[in-house]
Amino acid sequence: MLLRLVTLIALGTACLSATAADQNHAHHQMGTMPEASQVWSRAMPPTAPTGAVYFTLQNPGDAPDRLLGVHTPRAKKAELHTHVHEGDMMRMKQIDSIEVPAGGQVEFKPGSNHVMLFELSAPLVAGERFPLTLEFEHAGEVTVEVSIQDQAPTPSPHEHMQH
Ligand SMILES: [Cu+2]
Repeated sequence: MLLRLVTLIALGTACLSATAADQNHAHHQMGTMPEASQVWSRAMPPTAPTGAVYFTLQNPGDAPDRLLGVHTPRAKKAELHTHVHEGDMMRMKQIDSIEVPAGGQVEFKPGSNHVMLFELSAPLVAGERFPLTLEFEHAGEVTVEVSIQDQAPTPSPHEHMQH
């Protein structure tokens, strides 16, 4: 947990994101905060008006937490979305918040939950990174780095061991 946060901070390009993470660290008990992994956004053509961010949220704590919202300097507006079935159609729908169960996880992935970015400040070019701040009901703000990629990252069962 600590190692992973330190890695995220080291990768960060924005001073603000490191500051936010530091503050969270100071105020919350180690190993009980929700953690985001495999944070990525699909590369889009420069004309695309929106983008999407995906990640896996894990809650190692013994109390549930709730993701209330997100924000990023890369977009003027960022919303939590999910997909719902309407007959044979899948439609995107905004959601107010999503619970991360104690000891459980919630996946944000294509065709399911996702973060929707509106009014991008710059096109989503593969290889670039940008900070995304997750706002939790209990854990407060947690800033992570989004990696812009053409393809979804390959899940690795030993991902937390690689650092
Ligand atoms: Cu959406």
